[in-house]
Amino acid sequence: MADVNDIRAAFDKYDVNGDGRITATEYALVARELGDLTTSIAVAEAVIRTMDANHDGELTFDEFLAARQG
Ligand SMILES: [Ca+2]
Ligand SMILES: [Ca+2]
Repeated sequence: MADVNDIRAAFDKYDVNGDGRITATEYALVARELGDLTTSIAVAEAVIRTMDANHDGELTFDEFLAARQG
């Protein structure tokens, strides 16, 4: 069970430009840096869509936190 600080750290890692939102571009970039070379932009968009509560195509920390906590 990840705590909020762990989830915050993960969020900050994916939020490359630090604007408080994770875009599909950022998600794909970080996933590839972490070694998952199968993560295309299309895959990243699909992953984000599963967590994107307000359907604006980007993840805020609240959305990311809610998804991680189930
Ligand atoms: Ca960002
Ligand atoms: Ca959103």
